[in-house]
Amino acid sequence: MSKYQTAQLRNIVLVGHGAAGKTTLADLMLFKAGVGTRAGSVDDGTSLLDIDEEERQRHFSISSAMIHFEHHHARINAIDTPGYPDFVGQAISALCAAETAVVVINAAAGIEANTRRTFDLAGKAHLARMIVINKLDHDNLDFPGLVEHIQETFGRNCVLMNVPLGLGPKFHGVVSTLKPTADHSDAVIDPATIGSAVMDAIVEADEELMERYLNGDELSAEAVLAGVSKAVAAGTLIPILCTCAKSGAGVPELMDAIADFALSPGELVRHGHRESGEEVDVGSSDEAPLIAQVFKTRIDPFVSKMSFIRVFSGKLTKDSTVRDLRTGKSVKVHQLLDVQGGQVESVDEAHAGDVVAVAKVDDFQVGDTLVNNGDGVLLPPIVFPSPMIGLAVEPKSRADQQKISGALHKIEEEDPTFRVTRDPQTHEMVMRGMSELHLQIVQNRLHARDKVDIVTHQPKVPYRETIMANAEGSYRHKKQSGGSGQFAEVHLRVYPLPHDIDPKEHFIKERYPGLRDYHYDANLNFAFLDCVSGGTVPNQYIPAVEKGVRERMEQGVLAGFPMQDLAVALFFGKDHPVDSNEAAFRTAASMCFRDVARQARPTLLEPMMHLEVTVPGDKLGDVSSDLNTRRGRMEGMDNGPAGAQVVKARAPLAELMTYARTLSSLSGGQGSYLVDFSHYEMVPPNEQQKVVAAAVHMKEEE
Ligand SMILES: Nc1nc2c(ncn2[C@@H]2O[C@H](COP(=O)(O)OP(=O)(O)OP(=O)(O)O)[C@@H](O)[C@H]2O)c(=O)[nH]1
Ligand SMILES: [Mg+2]
Repeated sequence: MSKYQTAQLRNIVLVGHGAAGKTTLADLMLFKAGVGTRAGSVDDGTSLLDIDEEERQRHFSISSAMIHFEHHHARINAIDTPGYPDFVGQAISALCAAETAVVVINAAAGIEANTRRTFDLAGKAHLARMIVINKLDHDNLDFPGLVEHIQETFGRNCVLMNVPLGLGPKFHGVVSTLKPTADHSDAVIDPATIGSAVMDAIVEADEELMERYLNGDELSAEAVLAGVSKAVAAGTLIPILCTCAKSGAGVPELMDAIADFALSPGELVRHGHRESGEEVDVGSSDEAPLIAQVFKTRIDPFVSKMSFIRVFSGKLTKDSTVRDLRTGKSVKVHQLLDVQGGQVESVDEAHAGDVVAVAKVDDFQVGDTLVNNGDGVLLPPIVFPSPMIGLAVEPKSRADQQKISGALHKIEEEDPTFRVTRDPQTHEMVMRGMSELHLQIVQNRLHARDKVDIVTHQPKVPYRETIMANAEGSYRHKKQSGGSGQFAEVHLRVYPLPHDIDPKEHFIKERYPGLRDYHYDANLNFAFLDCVSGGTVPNQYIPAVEKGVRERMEQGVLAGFPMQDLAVALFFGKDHPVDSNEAAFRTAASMCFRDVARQARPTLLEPMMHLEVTVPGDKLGDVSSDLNTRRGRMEGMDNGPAGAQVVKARAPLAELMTYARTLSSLSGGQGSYLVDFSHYEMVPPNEQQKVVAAAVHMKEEE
């Protein structure tokens, strides 16, 4: 791949809803670019991208897949992502490696839940976007209606770059709206009526071009082409292209559009932080120090662990040493791989802008930034949705017992939306994923790949605890046993902490008397405040106090759930010149926190979920009333594809543990839903009593 200059690279990511035809398009583009002797097919299990056994059997994508091909002057690196919302994590990480998102829409289904979501995700990541309307060979399409809906939903800057010739079974090609060919008598929309909309979008990104255009000057084809690229980069133009991935109609034009209009790496400026703190733009020069990010892990049956890496700046070369900014460790990169679906080829180097895989580096994790200099630039982390659907896992047999944990962690490495935890109270091993389907696939993979079988059951809801009031108190820990004793006294104040605070503005002396210093932990929304007056707690013991508080927070003070959303101020204490030590302060802090938090109106929090339920229109009533019985709150309603209704609601996770099954029976198997963690919220008092009683009962039994 070293023969490609950065400016020739086009990193694209194919996103959209399930079954839109992304993988089929990718297979066909590969074939048309001269890779293979026939196009791979999702349907007969020969796709070069859907290569896992599970993908082949189910005929849809589960993991993202990388391919590359040449077209005209460009080298195109394409990442195909799964469209089912259960696997959205794959799309999120792939977006970090690309400059252009190609959002594929199924013409027959219209804009679907994950079309909208991935379009927005790409926008938030500042990627350029293109839209492909695929499956134009389907019967009974309302093409103008679909285009109107796209523009209503995604904006008027979405403009047709070409128009279908014939529609449905007669769809056989496309005609450009910028340069219509003479013969386009069967065009579905007259291309000439759209050309001006394309020009408007183009000149909006270029003042000089705008002036010439308004003056009525003749613009050269090159100037217009350059204008399109610029407008795509600026986002004033989101080109729409028309295809049928089955027959190939419109696909050559799509490939042209990708080569011509998708951004090259230098056209999207990303930002990072130097280790010393300064915010910087990340360039795309080979000569600059290395800045690269791991965006995907795949455990390949042959290569074993593969880490997919996007090189943003500098060059990554074989046998070089890089520093992983998460661990601080220097790691030797022995082998670089150019990836083509399931095939790999060794290469010597990867330029700025390129995507490669590295084989067999155990230390790399998704999201890690790799550098090769001091004061390296740290890229922002990749943020994944929290998996909330959990199942407690047990091995089926003694033989499975030994392998289970290793096998689950392997999957955890590959899939950032899958997590395995051991519940410290119940000792249950709990796996969490995005949906029941997601967890089912994990289970199948364990069986097929690692020969591990498990049995599962409903796990506990991950409740949390917090406090509702301020309180203060003290605790003296004193022990005299033989030789040296133990002595520490701490005085703590606790405060409920609101969400979305700016720590710099929030933690001030006016609010927290005597404040000297603070540690803020954004994950727990917890702050430890050092308000010690007159050196009554020696500085060397203050970290031990924080440790003691945190340990107790993990155990909770009400029903044994971890605590969050609070601040703890240490404001006074006493020590003893001989008997005081870190352990004594830790114990005193833990006990003191327990006592004080219990006086601060402790309360239970439960995870609330965003729900987006798509159901046939006539089932809407049943689904809404069922949601009401689940303490759900309706938040909106939308028209979905093909007469379906989309209900937006919020409901507690505790009520959604078996929702997939309920929805399926309520909707005759035609409903589907997206569920996403929203926030933690107070559990209503009557529910709270039940949960606390159950937790106390559990404890007694133990
Ligand atoms: N008739 C027709 N069928 C198509 C077209 N494109 C894809 N298909 C079929 O639609 C089905 C889904 O195609 P995929 O390529 O797997 O869709 P995908 O977007 O990759 O789906 P996910 O992997 O689930 O996100 C397959 O059966 C394809 O053969 C098309 O343009 N016309
Ligand atoms: Mg696919």
